[in-house]
Amino acid sequence: MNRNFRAEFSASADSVLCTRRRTQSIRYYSEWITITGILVVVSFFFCAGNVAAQNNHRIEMYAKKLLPEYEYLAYGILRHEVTDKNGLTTDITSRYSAAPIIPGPTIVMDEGDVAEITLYSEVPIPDNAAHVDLHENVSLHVHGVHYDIVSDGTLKYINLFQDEGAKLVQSYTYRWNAAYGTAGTWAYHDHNMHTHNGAEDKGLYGTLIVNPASRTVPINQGGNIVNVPLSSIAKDYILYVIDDAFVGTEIDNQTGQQTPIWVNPALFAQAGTNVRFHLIAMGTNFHQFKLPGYSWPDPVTRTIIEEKAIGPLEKHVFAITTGANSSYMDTSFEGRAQNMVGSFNVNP
Ligand SMILES: [Cu+2]
Repeated sequence: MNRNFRAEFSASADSVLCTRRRTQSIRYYSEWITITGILVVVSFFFCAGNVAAQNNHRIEMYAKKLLPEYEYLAYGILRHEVTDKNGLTTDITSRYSAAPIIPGPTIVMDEGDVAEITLYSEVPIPDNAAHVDLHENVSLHVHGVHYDIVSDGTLKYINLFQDEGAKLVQSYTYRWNAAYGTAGTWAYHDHNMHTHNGAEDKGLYGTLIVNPASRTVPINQGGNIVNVPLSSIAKDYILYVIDDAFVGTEIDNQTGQQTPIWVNPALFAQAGTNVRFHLIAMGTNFHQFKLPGYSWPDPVTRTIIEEKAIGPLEKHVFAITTGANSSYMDTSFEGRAQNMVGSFNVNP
């Protein structure tokens, strides 16, 4: 489709240029050469830029029961290697929690990167599975980035192609393309277990962060929105906003270490550093997020805000420079009733 369109487009562009060459005089011809030359040079730099930014990620993940006595399921990382544009491979497996966690591991890519992710299932098949015709596959379905139909992570009766999950005896490999334009914070989750809805409600969900190629993050500095380098972000807090609690993971960007911080976690930061919040709502409730004493740029309206309404499946990503201690909270009636609040501790 895309290829046909490109072929048609260049064919019509060629014919326009040919007509011009026939009908216009020599001085226009030299002008045309100059413009074409500029276009070739510009597109060379554009392509070179694309190639330069690309890392290849090779990831092995698994899904298993978190604890034998509970029904929770969780994703874990077995291996994550990144090969950069110079062919240099780095093993970053040690950044992840050794145990499976909820939310699942946060996969961090750059805009322009690709990832190949092999998922293994360690979820035991219940004795009655054959009776009730449950799907015991587990999968990865991701939002925001590009992929082919084989990497959708859904069942055949949804994608009309094939079941795209891992079984106890057989892994499944997905390919994600964090193409230009896909920068953002995205959720991934199971779309196979039991029904096509998957076992997200049992804990099979996690986060993909695609950092922008610009390598900058907007921040409020004295009432002005200023872009600071991505490398200045000391910590990333991933907070899932479920119906009655925040559930999170913290990433220390100096080491890359990811730590599960669980329910309504206390957050810690050093004063005067930049930190980034990634709020992702699940469930069906509406929330009113506040961090009293702080304000930040709204990525959508590009205005400075100090609270944000977050509905089901919405996300909100923002960065601040740390100052005073505070608490993050859901100030909606339900949020208050359920005490959706956690401390934000800033060490001087
Ligand atoms: Cu989804």
